[in-house]
Amino acid sequence: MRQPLIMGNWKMNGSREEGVQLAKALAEGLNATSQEVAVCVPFVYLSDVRGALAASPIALGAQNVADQASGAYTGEISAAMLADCACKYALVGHSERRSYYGDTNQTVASRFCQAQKQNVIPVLCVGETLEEREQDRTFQVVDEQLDAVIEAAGIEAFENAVIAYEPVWAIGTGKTASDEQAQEVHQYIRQRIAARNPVIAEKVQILYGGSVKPDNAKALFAMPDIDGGLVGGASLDAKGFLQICHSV
Ligand code: G2H
Repeated sequence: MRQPLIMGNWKMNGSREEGVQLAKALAEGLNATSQEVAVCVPFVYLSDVRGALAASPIALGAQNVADQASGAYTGEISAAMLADCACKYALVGHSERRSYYGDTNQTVASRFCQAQKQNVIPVLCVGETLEEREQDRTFQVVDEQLDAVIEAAGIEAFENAVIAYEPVWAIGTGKTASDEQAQEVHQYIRQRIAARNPVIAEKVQILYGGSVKPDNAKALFAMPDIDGGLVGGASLDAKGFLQICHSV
């Protein structure tokens, strides 16, 4: 049985005070259940949010990680620095990084490897654009995104990684993939991993992301290959995010 994982992605939102208050509200409101909860916080607030989460089981994550270990890379944050800030997770290859900041399948693979070297669990984001879906290229795009990481890190790397399927056309648009549309791709991803290693395929958590909200979370999380969610906009509201967390 895979443990459900609900991960908030705060993106570039909020102030220090708002982040601390949100973290405190989550820590106080989370019921003890079987799911794991994490929040991916802007780098500069990681330490504050860590303090606010205190003894809560909510894990800390970052929204990106450098593709190099250390050195003259002005403005970058290394995996070792994230480990130092008690980050359990780091998103890699979020579509906003791919589309606005030039991340490629190769740089995403390097980020993935750097995170794992420091025992930070990479959350590999994959997903197709609307144009790619309309051209019937969803599986091809997801294959390329997955394969770049498998080639760089090996299939065994997925023993200690999470995958997030985020159809780009559903991100922040209010359009959610239907439960069946999401399940179809999740199942495809699991089968692709299974073709190389069925044991890892059974274990790897595959999250759905893209306009997850309190009113659609339950149905999405009920699908057999959807192991939780990567939640953007709706994770900024403590009440709504807690409702999503309690939907598994
Ligand atoms: C996808 C998702 C979280 P939202 O980016 O990563 O954001 O829930 O706002 O669509």
